[in-house]
Amino acid sequence: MFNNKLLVTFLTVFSTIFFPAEVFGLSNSADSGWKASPELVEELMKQRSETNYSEQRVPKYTLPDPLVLSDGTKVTNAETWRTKRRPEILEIFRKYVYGRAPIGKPKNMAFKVFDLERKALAGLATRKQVTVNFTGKKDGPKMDILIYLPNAVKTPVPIFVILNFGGNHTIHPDPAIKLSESWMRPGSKGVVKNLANEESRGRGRARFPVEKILKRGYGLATIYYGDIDPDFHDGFKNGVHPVFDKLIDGERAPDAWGSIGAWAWGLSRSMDYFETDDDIDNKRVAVLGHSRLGKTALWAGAQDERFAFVISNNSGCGGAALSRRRFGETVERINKSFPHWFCGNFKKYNGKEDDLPVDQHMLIALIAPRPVYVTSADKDLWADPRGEFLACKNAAPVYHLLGVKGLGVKAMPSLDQPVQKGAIGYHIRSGGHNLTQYDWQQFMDFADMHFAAMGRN
Ligand code: GTR
Repeated sequence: MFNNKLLVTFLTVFSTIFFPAEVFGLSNSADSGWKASPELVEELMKQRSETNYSEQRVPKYTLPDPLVLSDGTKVTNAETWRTKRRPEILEIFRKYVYGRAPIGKPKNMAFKVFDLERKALAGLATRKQVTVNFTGKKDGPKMDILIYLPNAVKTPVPIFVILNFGGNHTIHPDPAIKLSESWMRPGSKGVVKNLANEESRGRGRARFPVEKILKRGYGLATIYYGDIDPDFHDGFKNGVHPVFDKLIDGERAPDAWGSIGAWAWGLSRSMDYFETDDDIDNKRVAVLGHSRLGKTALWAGAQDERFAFVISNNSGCGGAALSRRRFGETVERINKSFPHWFCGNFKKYNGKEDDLPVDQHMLIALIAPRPVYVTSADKDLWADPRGEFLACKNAAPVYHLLGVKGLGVKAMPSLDQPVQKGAIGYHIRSGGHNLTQYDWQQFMDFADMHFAAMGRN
């Protein structure tokens, strides 16, 4: 009798060795991967009739080719990518999407370590709190970085840096974390008259598994995004904008940086600090963000190549999702709801996504060949999970040109089946718009893989 099981095992092993699924496109036939629940689609379409949540109604579109220069020349080698196409794409994102931030480190920027505790969290961590004063002036804009480093690691530590929504003191109940004095959005526990009080301490801890991160040998650095620029539209009068803006006849330029540009710039300033801190392995810094801060992490990592690994969690429109699909949140919708996030020029593309000289796969391509990880969530159709996956897939040719394996699959994976085959990682998780322990787990697994290969210096 023929042993069927044996035959199947043999054929599977044989075919994976000789016919890699990636090459033949068999790994995920279009039908095997994730699909939005039809009930959810129906329900959402009822709630927001102006928004498209149906795959059938995605218009036909052609993506700009990241490997063709704007004069039509094909990019066929790493050198042309580096010296011509990459700068060209960066410039387009600056001019038409996020706006132009000041270049480099501000001249008189000053760092002050105002807290250093080597026995924090019952001895598990070293805690540091650092004020970054962007102008060096007493009353100038500043941000506080909260850092936890694992004491078990005796060499400089790789870290994750993440902007937070509620203030550094909300990420952990540790009573020594400075209570933020910055402007806070109303409506959350422990916020009165736009100021945080003790009741908000540790409020956001579910999104920050600090102890788990430390036990896996990573450090965590976090900054309240409102320190850099409060997240409301005030005509760019607060935060870092008025200090660094160069007005033309009293007006901001159409390509002046918006809030995402400012938050990303703040992340680069935290990197300036990490470079001065011997306890941190500044060659292995991962920048991470959720939602609007996921858009920010991508833009920060795209511009600043000191970030070794970039993670976008549920970033959606203006982040990892392709704008041309017009699925869930659109360019017009985001510009209307959040006029301060992008630059003035971006508004020209309201309803005209096909005219954009870039799409978001090119933002991911700017990160190449560094590792990047993009996540979606099953119920987060507003962020267009398929559009996020397709952006990863369409960024992959740039990774390949640079000699690095990109995504490693052709079609969307199934729910909770992370793709971690190349330098582009991706998963779609069960559940809604959130940053969960599951997500962190994947980021750390991916970091283990890529950071180990990187070594130091
Ligand atoms: C939503 C916005 C999204 C996303 C999200 C968030 O209201 O439409 O683009 O960024 O906010 O940041 O939580």
